[in-house]
Amino acid sequence: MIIPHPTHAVRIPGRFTFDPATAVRAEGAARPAARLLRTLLRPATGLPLRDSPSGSVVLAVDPLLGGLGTEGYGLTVGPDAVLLRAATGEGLLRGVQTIRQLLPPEALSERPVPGVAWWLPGVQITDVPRHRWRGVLLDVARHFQPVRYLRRFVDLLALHKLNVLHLHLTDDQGWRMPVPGYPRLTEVGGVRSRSMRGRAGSGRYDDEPHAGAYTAAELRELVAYATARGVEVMPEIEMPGHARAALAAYPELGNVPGRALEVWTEWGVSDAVFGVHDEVLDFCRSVLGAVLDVFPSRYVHIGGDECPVAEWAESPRARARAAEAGLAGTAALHGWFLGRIGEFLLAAGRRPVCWADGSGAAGALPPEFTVMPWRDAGHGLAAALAGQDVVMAPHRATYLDYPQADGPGEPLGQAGAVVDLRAVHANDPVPADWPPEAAAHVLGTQAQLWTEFAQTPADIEYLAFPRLCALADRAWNPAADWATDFLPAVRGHQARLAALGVRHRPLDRPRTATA
Ligand code: TNX
Repeated sequence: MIIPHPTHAVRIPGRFTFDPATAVRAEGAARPAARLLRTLLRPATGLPLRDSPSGSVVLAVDPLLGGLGTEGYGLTVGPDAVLLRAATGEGLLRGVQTIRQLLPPEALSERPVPGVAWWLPGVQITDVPRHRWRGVLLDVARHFQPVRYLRRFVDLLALHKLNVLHLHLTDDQGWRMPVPGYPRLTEVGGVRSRSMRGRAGSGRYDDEPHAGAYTAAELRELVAYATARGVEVMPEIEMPGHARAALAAYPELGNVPGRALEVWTEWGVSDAVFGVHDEVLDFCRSVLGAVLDVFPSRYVHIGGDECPVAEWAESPRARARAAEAGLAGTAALHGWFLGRIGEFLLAAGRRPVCWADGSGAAGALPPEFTVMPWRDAGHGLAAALAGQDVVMAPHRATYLDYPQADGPGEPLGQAGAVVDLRAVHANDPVPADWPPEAAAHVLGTQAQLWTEFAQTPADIEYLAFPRLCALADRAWNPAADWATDFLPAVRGHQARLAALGVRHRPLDRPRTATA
């Protein structure tokens, strides 16, 4: 009853019971996993899990176990010993989460739980993920969350063997990333005077200023915290659209000289986008320089979605730029812009990532770009056939800001489709009708937690759970069956979510019920 469903697992007789004398044997590259095991189990169990060369819980890295890949692991639990093995330290981190889930659910509590026998059932597990990108986007631009909460969110990802936290750091409604030399980005761009409290265009607002920004030290700490749990933090800086918070801070980055904009208080797509003059590209490179300093991730996301091109059509500077670059028209500046910034990231040894939504921009980009099709899988197919890697983000299956049921009891969500648990679980990252040469470019999939309507951690967790469990299950093991594997597992998993204090939509609540 593990989520995600292990690729091979069999029960064997007996159980292993922990006691205060139980010790852990881990050397070299296995040590970080032993530390994580201790850190995760201590609050609820109080078990010291001392380090000892004769420990009965053995964690070992053996590079000869190449068949397990970088994230797979083997776990054997017998009456006298627990043996966790992997080809890498990362594989062991995944196995640690399995050990956690095999214990009584109370083991996940953050507070001491006395009087529980801490035991593992006898099992033999060999578990290897099918997809290497199993991610979640968290939008901290629309509603800021402190790093303290991001750490909890990372822990929740790691529990489900999700391995990428895509941090959406900037948007029209807020800029959260500190950049040396550009203090106004967070001082001005990090604050909005009020927020729309209905859907886009509703005209309903609160009168509460909303503000927040991270420090570089906080973000570095977050990266270290996530790394210790096998989670990569991929930053996203939006360009050339969704940039209004930056334009509020530095109006000269826009297309209309002398215009003063405020950090946007509406939801939707703003017509105000970055200009395409040299100063803007230099600015974006400076911002990304600061981003690369803080985030060691191989992948860096530069947005690229929903970029209205009307301002460029009107701008003499943009028209001159398009002509000088030999482009067919100003609309092509969208791909041109992303291409120039992508070159910068590639020269810095990173892989640029952008959204693909049929604007044509992604098609203008070289194969070194990784794209995230969100509107239509066909945009991903075109990219894959052109040699780009693809992370699938289809909105009807991975947008957690869409309601998970259509009852009046659900919180306000984006207008559009209901994304229920089954829809998430049904989403095989590789569409069934793709030819093998395209399928080979699919790195995996990720969920999107846009936060226009999610203000608090409790709001976020209600949207995320249990749907993230379904996404994690599919991305790790597409063979997991909805009825026989996932449903029974997620039923039992509710006790774990309860122990963690995660607010979630109860499974037995009918699709259309009131709360
Ligand atoms: C589209 S998907 C957006 C976001 C919104 C989201 C709401 C994408 C790359 N852009 O800016 O938050 O829809 O569902």
